[in-house]
Amino acid sequence: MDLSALQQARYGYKPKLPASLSGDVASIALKVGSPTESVADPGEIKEIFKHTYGKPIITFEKGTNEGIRRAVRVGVILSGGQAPGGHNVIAGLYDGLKKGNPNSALYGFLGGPEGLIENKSVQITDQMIDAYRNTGGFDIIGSGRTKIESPEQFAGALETAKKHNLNGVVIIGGDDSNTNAGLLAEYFLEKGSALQVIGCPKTIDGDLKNQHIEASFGFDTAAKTYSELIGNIQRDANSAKKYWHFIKLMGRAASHIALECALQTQPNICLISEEVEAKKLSLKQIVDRICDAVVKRAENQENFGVVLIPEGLVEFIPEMKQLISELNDILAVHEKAFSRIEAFHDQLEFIAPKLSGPSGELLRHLPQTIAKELFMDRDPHGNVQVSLIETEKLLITLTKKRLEELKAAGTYPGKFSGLGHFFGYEGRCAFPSNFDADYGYALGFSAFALIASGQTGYLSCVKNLAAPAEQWIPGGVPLTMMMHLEQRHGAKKPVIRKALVELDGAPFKTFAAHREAWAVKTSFLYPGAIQYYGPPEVCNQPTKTLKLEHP
Ligand code: FBP
Repeated sequence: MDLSALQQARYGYKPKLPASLSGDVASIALKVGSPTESVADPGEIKEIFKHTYGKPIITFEKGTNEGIRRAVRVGVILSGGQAPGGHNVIAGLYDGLKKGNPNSALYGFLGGPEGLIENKSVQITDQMIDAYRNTGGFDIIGSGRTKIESPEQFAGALETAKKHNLNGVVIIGGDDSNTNAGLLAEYFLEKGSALQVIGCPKTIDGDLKNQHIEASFGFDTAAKTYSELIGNIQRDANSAKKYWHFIKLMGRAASHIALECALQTQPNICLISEEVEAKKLSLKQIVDRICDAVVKRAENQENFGVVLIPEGLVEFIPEMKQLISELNDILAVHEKAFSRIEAFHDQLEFIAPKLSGPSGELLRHLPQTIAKELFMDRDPHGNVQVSLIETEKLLITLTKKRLEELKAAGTYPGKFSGLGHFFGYEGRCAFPSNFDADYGYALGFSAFALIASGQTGYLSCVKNLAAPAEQWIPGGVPLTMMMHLEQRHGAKKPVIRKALVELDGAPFKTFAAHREAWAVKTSFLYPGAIQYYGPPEVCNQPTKTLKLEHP
């Protein structure tokens, strides 16, 4: 079958590289900074990462580096949720390796970290990589969420790497996967192996960022894809003038996607989980806030609107957070007995008495579909799968109920009809925007330069992203530098600190300065589809978040 014209054209797109990575590979020199400290708990982190703690920041600049031409054998893993630009990370890594030395080889481990543990791999060839350049998805080698944590899994990873005679492994993943990358780098050195490990910052959620990592790849395309859809819905709402659309957006914990989409589309309401938590807003207060806008707009005869809801919201509402945490414990202890109960009513009667008074009460008052969703299987990290909880429907139901009360009291003059949507999987495999195509490629190329220069325990990094790609600054940030200790499964574990929305940061402040006006007056923006060809101001714009954070 013929490829679409766009796919054909995208194969021909040449990702832009930062100037310091362009030209002869032997001109990619390392500028090495001073030793670093972890963001918190330095004593404990140093103790855990005896061999890799305190490494300096590395920046690539023009110079000489003949050693980079050595032939290396590298394995690559895609880990966690899909994010546009992943194929380009692999393409950048592959092209760098082959440019450095045609005898270098790249192996893709299949289905995520499990592929490394169980030695399932494929050698990446020119033909294979060419079929995936500038495309979305992770289908080139697949992804997975297996966490490398048991001694057997670590040993399995080392054994596989030895079998392939690898020099290094590149792990493309989010905060948890890159924590794993740091642990693997340490483990290999501990075992006397010279095997190097480099991470690459991936996640549409945008929560793997810090002073050195300005963005994770995938966020740009996903947020733009959702913004296009939100804009289309807003235009529909403004045309039909009869529906309130409640749109849930991906973002497991952080609300960066919802916030970016709000900046791009100016909806009536956008809830920000981090604010809900900081202000300890209850479910009732959130519903009142929505109803307030619905009532004010009804007074202007505008019985329509758009509400954006971050996926992780339920875990930030204090009483829901408490309920979920109690449910996690109860379901972990009574997993077997619970799995034998089929009817919802019986499940409820099994669980509710085991909860604290307020949590039991809340569970009984939630719509049945939501309560059922809260009982569903946890992910491998023990988390509730928030993408499967229909928060948008919960809020529609509660808003409707409250508006009926207001109508009965004579304070709501309008009509309310709520429609729910969830935009998540739609955006994770879109054709990467030019930004993500370039950024992914640069991250992969930088990962090559780190490995070929003998480095381990680094996250490939590209800075100055709000500037044109030629001016980007590639390098590596030590993984231990981003770590701190967190309570996980009853014990303190080193993890890369997740970046939530900062309420004193420029993106949130910009949104907060306008949201009251947007709530009442129709101020919708319609950003349209991502453009791949055309003027740079149309095609190469980074997200508003990036521009506000790095003016
Ligand atoms: P990563 O953090 O692994 O990139 O995944 C993010 C995400 O897309 C979240 O937005 C969403 O909650 C989750 O993955 C969905 O996971 P799954 O693909 O396992 O359903």
